Amino acid sequence: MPVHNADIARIFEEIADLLEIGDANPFRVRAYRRASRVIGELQFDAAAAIQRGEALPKLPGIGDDLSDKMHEIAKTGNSALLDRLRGQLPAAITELLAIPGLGPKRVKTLYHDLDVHTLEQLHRAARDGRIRSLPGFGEKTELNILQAVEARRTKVRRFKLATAAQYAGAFAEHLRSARGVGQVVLAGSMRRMRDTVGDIDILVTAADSSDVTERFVSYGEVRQVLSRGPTRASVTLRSGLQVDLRVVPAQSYGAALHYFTGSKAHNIAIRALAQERGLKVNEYGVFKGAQRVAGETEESVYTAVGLPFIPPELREDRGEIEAARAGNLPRLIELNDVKGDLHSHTKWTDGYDSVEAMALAAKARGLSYLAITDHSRRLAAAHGLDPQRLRRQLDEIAGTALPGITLLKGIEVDILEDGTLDLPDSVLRELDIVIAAVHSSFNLSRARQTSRILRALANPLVTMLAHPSGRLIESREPYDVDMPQIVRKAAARGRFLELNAHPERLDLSDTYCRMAKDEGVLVSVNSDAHSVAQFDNLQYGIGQARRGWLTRKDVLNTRTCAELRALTGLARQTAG
Ligand code: DGT
Ligand code: CA
Ligand code: CA
Repeated sequence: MPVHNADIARIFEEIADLLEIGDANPFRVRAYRRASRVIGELQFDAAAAIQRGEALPKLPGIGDDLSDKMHEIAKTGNSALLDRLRGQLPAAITELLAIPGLGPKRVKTLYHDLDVHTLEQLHRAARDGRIRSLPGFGEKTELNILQAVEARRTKVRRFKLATAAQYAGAFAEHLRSARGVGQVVLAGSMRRMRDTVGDIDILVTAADSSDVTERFVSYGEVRQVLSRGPTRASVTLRSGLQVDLRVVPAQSYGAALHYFTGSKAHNIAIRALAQERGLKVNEYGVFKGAQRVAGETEESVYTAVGLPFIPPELREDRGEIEAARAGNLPRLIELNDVKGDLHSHTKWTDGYDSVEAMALAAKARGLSYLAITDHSRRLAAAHGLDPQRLRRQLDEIAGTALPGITLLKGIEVDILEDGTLDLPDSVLRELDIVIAAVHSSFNLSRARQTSRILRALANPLVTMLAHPSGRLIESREPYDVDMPQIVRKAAARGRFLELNAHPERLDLSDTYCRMAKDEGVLVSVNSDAHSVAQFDNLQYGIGQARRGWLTRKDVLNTRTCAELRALTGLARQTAG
């Protein structure tokens, strides 16, 4: 990868910004800024000269130390100092710097005085009018910031998978009744079960005479037709979602489905494999010269390049092609493998249905056990349980004997700011399942947030950590926490991590699921159902678990109830 003067300048500029935010010596800050400008304005290609081993002329303001850093960047494209500085500040600080009107001085003030680490926090502070009174700001600046943040948010707007799935399902149904239509399938990131989707991709097989594009652009929810042609069209819906349609002949179905499922990175890697074999892959088929050799099914596309079928959830070019080649693809978990659910709420706190109704609904889904885990007292807004109310609830659970479903006694207990729990051990000891959760103090420093959670996990009565990152998709950033350390601690102490399947959460992320698996931590895919309908959440949780390469044996609640009791009981005996 060629390094340009502009790249070196940009890195020095960012170093200066981060040093300034971190309160470094102003002379040092200025030195990097000046060097950035000097290098950006050079009339010759400094990095190329360095790579050729030439000595550089003496540059104004660039002493030995800065010169060494230039060489490092020219040779590696990176700077160890920049990496270190980035590690010392919240990850999202760089995003704040990218907001028009926010330089390092202002970011520094926002960070130190208002504890603003993320765009979300910046948005809230601007909206609540907390910025105008800061030194160097004012009402006008606050308004500018608010507009800039909002512009940015709408530009990169993505939709929650479950939300988009609703629109997509209805739209696909509408297309099925078009003339001459064969298959109607959802492709793109939605088929890969990404937690959010940028747009919806619909693939249709149809005869030339079909009126499917006609039907597509005249759908009642269409707000704007972006483009239309005989084999493709794009629209935006009233919801703001963009939908792309592609129409192909039936014999291209597999190749087109493969192409439009993506990801782009996966497709590029597959095309490279095909090239090695003298083949060409596109959305119409796999070709040897002018001859079509495959493409009717996705399997035939993979077979042509010498691979077994790769499930869509794995198609991110994160090692799935190598695994497929070596015959090491994981056998991914399926919804049917789930035997029980370890996180649910009832009318006792913020749920909508009774203990009995939830139990019957879980049973109707084919589950054989359900943990009732209402909130603890600290969550007053949810009418959290104190020890007395919890005991009454436990009596109700004990009295709800239903054939075919075992109810487990549980709690979703708040982790307080210092890492202690919201209910005493004497109470927690009476329970089968203790889910510990962060619901407050989201803005602690990374170090404090991490030690807070580690302390909770050290309590031997805690079964698992709920929604480990705390994010709410598109509305609250994850808190700043050292997740790898939490995963390792869970492994060391025999604790479990939740993959909360609520569509707003989907938390653990796919990459941390994979890390949990690699570290030997079992993941519990829980619905967090607040009503009988929300056991539906499980399908999205399973989608994300599959994206995290999880198999049946990597997931705690694929165990039978007896196996589960043994595993969780064992975890409790592990000394804190
Ligand atoms: P999204 O919509 O941002 O959530 O992500 P995708 O993966 O659905 O992306 P999208 O809608 O832009 O395109 C759908 C698929 O089409 C994508 O996953 C792979 C394929 N595709 C799109 N553009 C290209 C391209 O330039 N090259 C290749 N090889 N494939 C592409
Ligand atoms: Ca898409
Ligand atoms: Ca698209």
